[in-house]
Amino acid sequence: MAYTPNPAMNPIRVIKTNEVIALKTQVVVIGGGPSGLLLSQLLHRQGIESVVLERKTRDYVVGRIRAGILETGTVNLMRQAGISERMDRECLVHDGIVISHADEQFSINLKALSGSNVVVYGQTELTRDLYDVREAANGQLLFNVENVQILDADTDHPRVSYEQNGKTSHIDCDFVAGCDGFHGVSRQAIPLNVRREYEKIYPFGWLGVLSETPPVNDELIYASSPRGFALCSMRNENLSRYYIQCSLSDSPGDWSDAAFWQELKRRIPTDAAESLITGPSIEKSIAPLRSFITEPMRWGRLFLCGDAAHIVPPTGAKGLNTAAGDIHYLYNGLAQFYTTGDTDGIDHYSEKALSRAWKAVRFSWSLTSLLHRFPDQSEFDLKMQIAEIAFLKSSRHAQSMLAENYVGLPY
Ligand code: RFL
Ligand code: PHB
Repeated sequence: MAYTPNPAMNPIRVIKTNEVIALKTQVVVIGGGPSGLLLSQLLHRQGIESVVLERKTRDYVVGRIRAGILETGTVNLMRQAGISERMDRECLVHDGIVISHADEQFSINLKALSGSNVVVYGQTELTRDLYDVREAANGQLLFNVENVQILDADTDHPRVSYEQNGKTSHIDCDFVAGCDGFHGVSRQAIPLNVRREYEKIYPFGWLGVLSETPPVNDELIYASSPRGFALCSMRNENLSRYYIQCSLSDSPGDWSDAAFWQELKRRIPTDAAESLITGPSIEKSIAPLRSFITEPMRWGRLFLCGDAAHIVPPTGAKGLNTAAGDIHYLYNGLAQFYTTGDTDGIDHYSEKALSRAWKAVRFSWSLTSLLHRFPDQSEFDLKMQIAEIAFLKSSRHAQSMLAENYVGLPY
């Protein structure tokens, strides 16, 4: 495919009428979540201009409590983007995780088994760092935009229209990056006869609580119990994040703090339950669990990234990390194109991103299947889970496989 680079280095504002404004940039990024911001910052460092369109406010995006675990590849990408100073100072390095079943527990030494580790650094902090650096560089970030539409993505002259404060604007660009999450518009812009979607909905959710209490354990505890799954995680030495598997019909208001702590204690090993320090929740929310992936991740000059293209259940801590993998491939493809005119990187974007994303989907599905109770689970299914956990406990090979996936597959 032949491309003509757009020479515009800064968005040019042209007032066409009283109502319609036309702008020009190189890459329009739809969605100001971690995927969109990271891409925009990496492009900026290469001298490639972008405009980020975000439906919500900055405070809303930063306030969402989501990911906690970052792979080394994600951390390195943040370093490459020049925004790792606070993360390097404040993150907690984790060399292992604990798996428990009923009252038995064992550790998986990620570092010894894979040579790598993960870090705890909340998505809230990472997103705040990204906004700070984009704003310091006078990045074009537009909030509260509505009715975003991608036009002519299958031509050499894509455009994006949107409304803000009652005014309709168009941006002419070279490329569109659809970083607008699962409920965004970008994926829908790919015609149905081109798009193929794969989905699995799990029959449960995760009820999450954030509390200003010290974490119950140095390492994360992934607990399988007869009452369902539980996870003990953290953000820092005085901020803990806990989850319990819950029914899809539950709402956060159904769970008092006392009921949550009581249920958590019943699902984690006794020594952890006895040492757990509880306190008032400062956030409580329920996330349904789903695996989803759409193919292809590129249509003409539109590229899907992150949750816009794939969703994984949080059990493997892979959502944001897989999004970061997409951004790595797309950023390198665009940088190659703008510096040399070579389209190889962008032409292979979908193939490379999908190959890595499918492996994250597989890993998250397998860990979810291993550790949760399913409503229709037979006695046989239960025995299979127990045998698989016992095998994981006793087999270094099985632990290596888990560790290799958990710390993140190479790009
Ligand atoms: P996001 O974060 O959903 O951001 C998309 C942005 O696009 C905006 N938007 C639009 N803007 C303009 N026009 C439109 N029409 C728009 N539609 C939407 C939205 O307002 C939003 O700001 O997607 P992104 O950037 O791809 O980032 C993905 C991550 O947020 C997600 O994968 C992770 O949070 C998943 N996740 C985890 N990932 C990890 O790698 N490690 C973890 O430990 C981890 N833990 C988790 C998680 C997700 C969880 N939940 C709540 C599902 C734990 C939980 C509980
Ligand atoms: C979190 O801390 O929010 C977290 C950690 C590990 C996971 C999922 C979520 O697998």
